[in-house]
Amino acid sequence: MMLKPYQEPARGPSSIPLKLIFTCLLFSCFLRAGESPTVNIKVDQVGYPSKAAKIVMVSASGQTFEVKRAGDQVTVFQGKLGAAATDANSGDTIEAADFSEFQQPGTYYLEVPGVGSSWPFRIGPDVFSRTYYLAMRAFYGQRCGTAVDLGPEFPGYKHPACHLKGAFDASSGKSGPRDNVGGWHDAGDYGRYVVNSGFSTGTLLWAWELFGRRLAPIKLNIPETGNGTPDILNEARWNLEWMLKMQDADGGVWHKQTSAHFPGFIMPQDDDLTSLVIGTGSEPYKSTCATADLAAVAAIAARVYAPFDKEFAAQNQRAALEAWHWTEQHPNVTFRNPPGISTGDYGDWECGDERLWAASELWRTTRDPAYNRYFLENFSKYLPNLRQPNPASWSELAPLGLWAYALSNLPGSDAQAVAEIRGQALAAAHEIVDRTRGNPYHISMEARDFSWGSNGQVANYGMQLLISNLLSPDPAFIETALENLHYLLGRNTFSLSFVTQVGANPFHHPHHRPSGADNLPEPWPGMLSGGPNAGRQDAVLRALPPNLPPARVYADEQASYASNEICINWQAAFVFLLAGVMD
Ligand code: 9MR
Ligand code: 9MR
Ligand code: ZN
Repeated sequence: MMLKPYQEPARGPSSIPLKLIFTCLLFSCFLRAGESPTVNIKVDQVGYPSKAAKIVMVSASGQTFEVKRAGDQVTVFQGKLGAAATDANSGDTIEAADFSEFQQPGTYYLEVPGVGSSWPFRIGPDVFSRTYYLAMRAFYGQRCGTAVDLGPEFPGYKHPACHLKGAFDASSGKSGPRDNVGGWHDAGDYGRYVVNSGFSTGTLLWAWELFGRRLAPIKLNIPETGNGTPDILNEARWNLEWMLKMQDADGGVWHKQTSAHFPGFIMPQDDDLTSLVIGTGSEPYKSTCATADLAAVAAIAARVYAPFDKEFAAQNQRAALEAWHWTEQHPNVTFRNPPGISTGDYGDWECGDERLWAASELWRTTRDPAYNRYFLENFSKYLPNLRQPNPASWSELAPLGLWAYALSNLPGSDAQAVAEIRGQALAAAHEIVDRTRGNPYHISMEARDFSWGSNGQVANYGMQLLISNLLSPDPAFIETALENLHYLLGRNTFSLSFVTQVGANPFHHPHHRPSGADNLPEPWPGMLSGGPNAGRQDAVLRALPPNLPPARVYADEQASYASNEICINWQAAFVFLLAGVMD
């Protein structure tokens, strides 16, 4: 991008806030001295694909708007704001500025007379490719047991190998030291949890299976780049290898590997608490949800890695079969933290949805009719989960199982079942489209969706719409997925990009230990915040005014783990959404 020389304002350069200079460097300084963008104009700070709908939300009353070119402030489009509508989730009264017909690539901002100017955004054919790159590379930044370095692009964002000390906790049924290299740090904490890894890794592998042609050439500049395997698969494999190590000889999978309690806000290499392989505390020690999640992910891996590494694919297939077999003997061993352990528990009371997903993926991979039979005997009670109550998540895997069955539609699959799943999936997608059209912010969220990880719900609605589009192509599904993405990238009540170092007004204080401990001014790049959470499970949120509408229960503060933590499951859904809307 061409940079326009910075015009020195009257008050002298020493008083210019650092952030403004930074913004100017990134986006060519389009503002007159003294004027700064207003939060009352909410744009996707990354941008809008040339041919897509382009809508900006204005939460102050105006009449008209102008789209201006950032470089020279020339007006390129003028229009009238739409009728005011009140958004119950945020309490905002919104007027929409629609300039969909304007398609000229470039960098622009919006000006609303009497209200102010917006942060800049791009229009172009490939606006999201950089965001995809950063979001995918954030997984590399989460790698455990190895040195990580985001330089030279992001100098200083690095750490030496971490968490090398591993052992079996007594709750695992074993004792002694344990090899501890691999996997991704789950979130702002340094734990590794198989259940959360299941949804996250599975989602990335699905992104590859469904949008691989687009993703294949994208280099992530990770240690494996250039090894002949596409980088999204290289990165997913890092976590998959660790998941495979969590499988015991009997096929069962231990639930998690974390220290006994959360460490302080220190760099990973300074955390010398032992990483414990943690089990249920009594026979059979492993948990069914974790085991079924591994079965599902390893079954996908057996397909996707086959063209690149036959041996690794075969190893995954064996692991998936053994894990499945274990779940047949132990259909619902749930997990709760054993005494003395206080890290996340990813407890889930019902592992039938995980098993449904595993059966579906195993049927796709092996074509063994036994998996088809299991699926057909069990799927119908999960059909309503495609519509109610929430989209897919770490604990809600039924949609993945159902979609996998309908998407693959193999010879031998049951035509009636496929038809029922498709029917229900498309009905759900149409409901979501209608609801989104009626939502003043054009997002698919209902009030109850503003819970822990709500930004993940936004991304997962996007994923649901993109998958529906593959089941039955409909431009409205893709448009609606894109509308949800715009919310995450700045078109929200705070006018905040919920992705670190992306957009001109991103959030700054994730609950993320390396970002908190590294003494660098900006957090690690490309990470999605958990987002507004009316559940208020931390002290920062509890201290906010009592009657806030749900979409406003958010604080850009490190201590707000219930609204501002980063996490691999919502990061994966975000990557899927980006992958699905990129050109
Ligand atoms: O850092 C922890 C985060 O990853 C979890 O999501 C969160 C909820 O389990 O807990 C965080 O750790 C906090 C702990 O629960 C209470 N003391 C403060 C910790 C954060 O510094
Ligand atoms: O995402 C999880 C959320 O659904 C739960 O309500 C919450 C409390 O149990 O835990 C969240 O997961 C956290 C995990 O326990 C520890 N690592 C960070 C995760 C994201 O905050
Ligand atoms: Zn680590």
